[in-house]
Amino acid sequence: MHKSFASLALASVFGVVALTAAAPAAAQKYQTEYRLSTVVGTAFPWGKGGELWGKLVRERTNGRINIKMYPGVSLVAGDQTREFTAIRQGVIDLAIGSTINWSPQIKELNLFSLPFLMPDYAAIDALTHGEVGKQIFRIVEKNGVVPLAWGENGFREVTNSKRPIHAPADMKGLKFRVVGSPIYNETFTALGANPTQMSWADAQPALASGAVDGQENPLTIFTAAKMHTLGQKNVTLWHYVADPLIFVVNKEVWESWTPADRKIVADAAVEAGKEVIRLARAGLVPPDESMVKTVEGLGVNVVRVSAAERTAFVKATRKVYAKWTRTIGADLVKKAEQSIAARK
Ligand code: X2X
Repeated sequence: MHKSFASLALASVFGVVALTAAAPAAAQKYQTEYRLSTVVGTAFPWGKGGELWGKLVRERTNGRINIKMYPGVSLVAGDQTREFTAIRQGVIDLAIGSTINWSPQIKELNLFSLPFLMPDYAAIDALTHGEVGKQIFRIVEKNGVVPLAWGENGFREVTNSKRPIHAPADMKGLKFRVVGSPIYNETFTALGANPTQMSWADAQPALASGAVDGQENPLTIFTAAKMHTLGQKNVTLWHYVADPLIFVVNKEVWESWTPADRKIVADAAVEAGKEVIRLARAGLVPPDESMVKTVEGLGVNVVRVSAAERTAFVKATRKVYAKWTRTIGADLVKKAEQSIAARK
């Protein structure tokens, strides 16, 4: 009798434990702070977007969701290629990440790094705002992270300290810092250059010391990082790739919020994303090319590639495009090409 009472008591204790463990996520306490990761800070459109997202969410939730931005991917010690894994694991609660930096974990994100896939801004929009964008979001979600909105880093233009680049031959022997997906090593090698993969944190000192001759990044990154003071006196506007940004939240964090708060976070992400895209394109979309004029005003030689010059770059990188099409998935690449062909 006594014994069975004890086991009953024990069972009920376990029952309580089990119930606690299975408590619905909605009953979870909100954190006092949510950590938002970005690569660059508020001097850049990307960081301004992070600041805006946090501000809108804080205001509209009356401080229930208090977002603090950690630029410089400081939550992963500056290693932007580890950012996605850290979001999935909960080391990072929210992020605005470049498709390039998450490509090591999600191979389909290399789509945006296929050389010369997207000829203009309408082509970027045709992907991110169309079927391809939806499919990419489903893939991100399958990888355990909640995607909410698109932003933009921008068309990545090649710069260097040695000479104007009009053709692959001009890149021969030049050392370039490239970002963290192997497709960049292969693209620059195909163009005859010497690429070295390194983080954004390491790129700036490497440019300053002359350890590398050049790099590739959007003009908004070029100006905000003052790359003309890092020896970068030549810029070639070749529009070879563009990296969109994706606003995401860690899955458990997302599920810990009420539906009403989730909607606030999602809507604010869309709003902040639109602002990032506006800032990323300001002065770069014809007829307003004032940003290009600003760069020229810094004493930088800006090369605008002609159609014939572009063809030479395309030809030189075709093998890389074909190889990575197989990695990304031929169906997805085909869908992207068709979306771009049908763009307005
Ligand atoms: O590292 C870069 O070049 C940057 C800042 O553009 C990215 O994070 C992809």
